[in-house]
Amino acid sequence: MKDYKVLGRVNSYKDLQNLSPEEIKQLAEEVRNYIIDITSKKGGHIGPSLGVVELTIALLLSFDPIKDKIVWDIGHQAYAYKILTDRKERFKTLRDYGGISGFTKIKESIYDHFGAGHSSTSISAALGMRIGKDLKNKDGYTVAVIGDGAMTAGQAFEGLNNAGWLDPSKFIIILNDNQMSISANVGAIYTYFNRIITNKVFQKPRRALKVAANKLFGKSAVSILRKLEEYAKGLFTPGIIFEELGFNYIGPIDGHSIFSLKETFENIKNMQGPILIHVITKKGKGYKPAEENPISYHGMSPFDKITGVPVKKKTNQPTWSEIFGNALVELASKDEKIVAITPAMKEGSGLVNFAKNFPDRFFDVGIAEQHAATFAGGLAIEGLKPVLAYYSTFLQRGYDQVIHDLALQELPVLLAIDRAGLVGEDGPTHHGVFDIAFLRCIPNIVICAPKDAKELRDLLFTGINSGKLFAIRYPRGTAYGKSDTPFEKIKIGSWEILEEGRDIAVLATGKYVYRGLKVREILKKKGLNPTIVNARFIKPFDTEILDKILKTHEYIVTLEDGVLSGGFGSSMIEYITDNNYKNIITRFGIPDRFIEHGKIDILEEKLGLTSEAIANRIESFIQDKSFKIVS
Ligand SMILES: Cc1ncc(C[n+]2csc(CCOP(=O)(O)OP(=O)(O)O)c2C)c(N)n1
Repeated sequence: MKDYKVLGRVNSYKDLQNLSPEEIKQLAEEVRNYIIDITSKKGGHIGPSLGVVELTIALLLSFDPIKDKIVWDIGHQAYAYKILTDRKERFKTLRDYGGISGFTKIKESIYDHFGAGHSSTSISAALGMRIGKDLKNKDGYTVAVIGDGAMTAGQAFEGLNNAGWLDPSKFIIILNDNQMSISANVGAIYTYFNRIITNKVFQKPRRALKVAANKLFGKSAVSILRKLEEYAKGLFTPGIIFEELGFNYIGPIDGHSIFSLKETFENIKNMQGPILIHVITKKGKGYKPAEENPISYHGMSPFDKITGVPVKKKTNQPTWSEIFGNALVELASKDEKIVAITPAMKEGSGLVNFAKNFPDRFFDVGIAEQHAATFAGGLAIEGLKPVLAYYSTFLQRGYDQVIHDLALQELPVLLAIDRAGLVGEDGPTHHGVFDIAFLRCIPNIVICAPKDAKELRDLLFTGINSGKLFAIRYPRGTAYGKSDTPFEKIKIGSWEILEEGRDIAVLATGKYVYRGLKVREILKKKGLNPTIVNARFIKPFDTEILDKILKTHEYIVTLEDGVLSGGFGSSMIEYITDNNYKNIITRFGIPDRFIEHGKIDILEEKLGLTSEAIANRIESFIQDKSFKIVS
């Protein structure tokens, strides 16, 4: 901390009160430099966090983060908050296994009042805290800090609706408006916020119009104009929507001016009823590469601090997302019915080229996973072929819509489920480990997982033209194999036997198919010869191959990058039991607990999911004939 003259002296948020205005400004610079320094080594949400440095300091100057409850939406922008509450030193371990989380987390600190990672929960959580305090006659403010992106989600509006009705005092929402979601923000709400911010632009022509009217038609024309203007005011008064919902709207105000923010916070403390303060910030503020490229710097891998260039060179092998996105462009160029939908994840889901090539057939619906599913259903009703790209973890938000709107009505929508399995440093809120288990129980759905690039292309081709609700899950990172292969249909429900052996059969899904092949190599050196099956369809599965395997192999091993409770392995146990087979089965996957953050390699090692660990367990299982689950 020796380079940090002011930050080095700040050991608690209480120390901020003793700093001079000059030192406060210096502190903001130093916190910013510290965030840049650590994220350049660890990666993380640098842009969002740099944007709220001043806001964080102003909040900590005006509120007591123990008595008053500050709730950060998503929590990805809370780095300055972490540094200035109790985690200055620990911040050096950001996103490391065992280190500081990239999001707010109750277990991490007494200052994190609500954990997050998924968006748009802050208003509901803070409102619950506010009402809870009231019921228990406890003092203190509750403050929800929510971005303009997060404000596009239904849950944010559910919270606003309820808050406007309950009408609590000492309940403050800070709308942190940087006009960006991960991509540029979208939607009518965004347009509305934009209109508030650019209201000055509206003022100019209005003034010019008055002068012109006076010159041309005299004073009476000006008075008519004024009446019209009063009528128009209803449309253009900043924040009228929030006012109508029962909030005191204050803003828009400069989110980088610590002292005007502080003044505003002090001024509103005695106001009655809920308050919404609209704060304008710049994503990536103070770090040129991040200001210039807010989309890439929303979340970065480690980078060179001086140039801003990522340290890790991009390999030639494309990611699963890129393979999906490129294949979709190829298919859509020959089929006008194909449309793509994303709930605010255009870049991450590999849809940038699709959006460029087919702007009329591309829909970024905002952070609206529920709406996205039902909207896709509507498109399917009209005969289109909707491809709905979700991250596995965010699909959780659209679960009822998948059941009620898509599966029940047998609507042909393709669910492209990216980031399935462990995702690494983003941790438990983002691991995509539940989808097999929660989709498998839904009737009328096909679920599959490709082993490599070609299979992803072929499954996409098969699924889009299947007339079914068809889910393809694939992981984060680069895919195996060639990605310029011609499209071929795959029989729905079919598996493939990749290696024929004896006694032991390894049934692997998705990314773990190649791991299964590695496991076989290791076991062969130990004198064992397992059969390896690519269980690419999780539902329906290949009963023909499965029956054959069960009749010819005593030991069955399942490999999946999803939860063991109710997952693919569970479906095999069900089949074995329901059909009176007597095989001995063991399952490899994610045990029944939330998996922490950290590099995927480390997590897999801890969970006994490396090829070596799997091979060793299979070997000892054969020796003592008892399968155990690592937890
Ligand atoms: C339910 C859900 N869907 C998608 C995401 C992915 N996501 C993380 S941050 C973000 C954009 C948030 O924008 P905003 O609230 O304006 O915050 P900013 O990053 O601009 O500060 C998105 C879409 C998420 N965290 N949660």
